[in-house]
Amino acid sequence: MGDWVLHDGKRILAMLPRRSAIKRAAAGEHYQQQVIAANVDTAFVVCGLDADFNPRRIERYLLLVGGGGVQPVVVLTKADRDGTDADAAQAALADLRAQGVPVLALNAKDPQAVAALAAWLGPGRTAVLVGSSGAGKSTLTNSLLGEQRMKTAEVREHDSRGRHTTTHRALIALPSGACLVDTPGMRELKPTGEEELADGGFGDLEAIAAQCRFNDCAHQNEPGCAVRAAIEAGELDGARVANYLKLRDEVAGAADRLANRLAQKSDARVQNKALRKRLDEKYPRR
Ligand SMILES: Nc1nc2c(ncn2[C@@H]2O[C@H](COP(=O)(O)OP(=O)(O)OP(=O)(O)O)[C@@H](O)[C@H]2O)c(=O)[nH]1
Ligand SMILES: [Mg+2]
Ligand SMILES: [Zn+2]
Repeated sequence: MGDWVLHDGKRILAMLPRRSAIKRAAAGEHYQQQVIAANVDTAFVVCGLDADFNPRRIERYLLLVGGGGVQPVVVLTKADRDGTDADAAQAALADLRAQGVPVLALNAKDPQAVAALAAWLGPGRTAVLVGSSGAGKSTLTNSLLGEQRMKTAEVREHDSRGRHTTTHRALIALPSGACLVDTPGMRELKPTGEEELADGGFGDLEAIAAQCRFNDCAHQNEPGCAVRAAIEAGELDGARVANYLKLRDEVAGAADRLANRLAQKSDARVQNKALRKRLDEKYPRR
């Protein structure tokens, strides 16, 4: 959703190049990409401050969002609920904030609180809401719209999981003149292999890793490891570094699968060409 096409009133003539695209690898045996939203300016990464809150999952979202050339804004919902701790959550996301990623905690049901998102929703701007089921994406949409257009539903009591209430992406024109895309909650979020970790929220870590003594440092027990030193000095969060290494492996694995897939495709093209040539020789066209 979000592609621009050239249309002559009857037919689609061409799809215009994408300015940005948030993608993920589709589940399944064969390598395939799935576009979550194209040509968006901002992605609101929505996460509840209830049991949904998970910094590692937010980092994963930021990799796909930032890796797709889209500006991320983290929106922590349910700040009004008893037992939620917005300050602790802000502290847990300090590394991201230090890199200039805005993190807002609010009550998604309160239109006045939600007005804090106006900075990213000016006329002509496009934003997409992403996050787990039950995080409050449709609740935010309704508060921004000023009417209950999207269906919302209570999350499960014991684990704050949503019920996959939104089943299709919805493109909504906001009174502010912005476009907003509400999406169904995502279960799986696998990189496509095209992401740059430096643009995906790990720029600080990549810069530190560049100082390691060995080029191929795995940041485990190597001497002269700048990443381990930064963890020990309290400058980096060890859990975030572990997630970085995991995501880096996933990106590398996906990049391999993508390269294989492209090689197979070009093989097939070469074989097709050769076959056509042989057929042309055998059955010359007149
Ligand atoms: N108190 C409070 N409740 C919220 C807030 N945000 C969402 N909720 C509630 O959380 C539940 C889930 O919200 P939804 O907006 O349906 O969540 P969603 O992200 O759209 O979920 P899916 O459509 O399933 O992906 C609803 O009962 C909302 O009323 C908030 O900031 N404060
Ligand atoms: Mg929804
Ligand atoms: Zn290292």
